[in-house]
Amino acid sequence: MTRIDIPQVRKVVTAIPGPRSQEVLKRRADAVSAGLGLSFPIVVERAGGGIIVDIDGNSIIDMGAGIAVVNVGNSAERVVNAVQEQVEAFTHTCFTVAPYLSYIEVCEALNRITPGRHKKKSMLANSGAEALENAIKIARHYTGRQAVVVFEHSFHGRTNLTMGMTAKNMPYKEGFGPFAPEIYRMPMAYPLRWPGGPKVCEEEALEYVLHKIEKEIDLKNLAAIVIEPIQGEGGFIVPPKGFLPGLSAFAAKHGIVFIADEVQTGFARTGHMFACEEENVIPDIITTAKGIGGGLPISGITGRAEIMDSSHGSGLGGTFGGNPLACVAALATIATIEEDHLIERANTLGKVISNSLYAMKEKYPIIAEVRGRGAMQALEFVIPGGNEPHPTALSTIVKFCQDNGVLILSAGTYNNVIRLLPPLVISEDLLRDALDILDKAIASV
Ligand code: PLZ
Repeated sequence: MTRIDIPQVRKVVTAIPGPRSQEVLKRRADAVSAGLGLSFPIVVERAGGGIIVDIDGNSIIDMGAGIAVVNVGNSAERVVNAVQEQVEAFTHTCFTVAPYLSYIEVCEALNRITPGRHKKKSMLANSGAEALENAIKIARHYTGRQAVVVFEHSFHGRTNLTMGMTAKNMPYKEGFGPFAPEIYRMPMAYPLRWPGGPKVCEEEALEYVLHKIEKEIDLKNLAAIVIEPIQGEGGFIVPPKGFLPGLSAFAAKHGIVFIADEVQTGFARTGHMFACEEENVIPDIITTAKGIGGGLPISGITGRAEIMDSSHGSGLGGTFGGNPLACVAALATIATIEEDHLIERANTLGKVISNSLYAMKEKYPIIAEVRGRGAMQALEFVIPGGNEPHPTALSTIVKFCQDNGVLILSAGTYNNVIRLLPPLVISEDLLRDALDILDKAIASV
């Protein structure tokens, strides 16, 4: 919990945005690049637990956690204490200039908590995209190969390389090219939308993808296969059982580095510390960000020691990577997850969420599928009677939730997915209240 007391109840006292937020949002429009999106039009004053309080005095239920970042809640007590202590000691020396203990401890923690008991090493960076950039650098250096396999519906970031790795053109790529070469996109095992449906997907997808990789790239050219174990921005797409283990075994057999992008799925979100654990997949490299820092910007690249050690000294780095404030926040976050049993908590919340979402699916034919795991679940909306995406339903639902003080995020290649990513410290009452509003929102369509 936060040190300041924020009542854990939804309270809407103005239209959203309220008058004070509207004033500040005018300044935002005047001062801030129009290229930046705006999902929920309020101006935040403070936040903690499952509540965001805006400057108009509205208490909003947070079903997004800053896009799966504040899994331990906003301004979580251990995080605040650690950062306050650190900020007074020193703020920055650059780890590759003059090192400090907390960076090393974060690497030790990552090596310990990521899947697999083999010898691992880590490095730290600032964002998810930067973690992916470094993972690809390392995999290419280690293998001496260039090609990288990514998947349909993937999201890996907004830098040049990671834009190229990301699937969706609008809004992420349109007009921002040219993109880096040697990125090969494979079909995603997306059960709902696989030709022939989920059963065919389970039977065919892996073999189909492996065949395409062999024929279109050739194994001797392939450095890495990169996949989100549950795709985040793509709409919480969960591949069928066997797909991830199959890819990982194929990679191991052919000296390809298997990279799990756990930027969105990591840190207790899915009811495991990492989503790969569901099928006992052990990635060669795992990229982490978002949930690791309790809200401070930090990311990690963790992998087999021989891979992580393969590049020459000073080949990897960056001014801010593993900043001391972010490192102590990460240590406090990991301690909070472990000591407060947030993995079990994600499963408990997950049951509340799936009970409620499956009940909605019974009632509303626009819901094609409930999917995800733990505190990472989604609804995909279609025009009833078929599989045609229903994006207008989504905008109506998001607006209804907004008007009623519930922050809910959308996702999906077809803009037709609602995704739930509450902080893992949200109370069950608050969660049920948000799900109740979501139910009413869908009924309103
Ligand atoms: N990999 C799996 O989900 C970030 C993007 C928000 P950064 N997803 C949220 C937006 O609109 O840009 C993400 C992800 C996965 C990588 C990233 C990139 O992480 O920290 O945003 O760079």
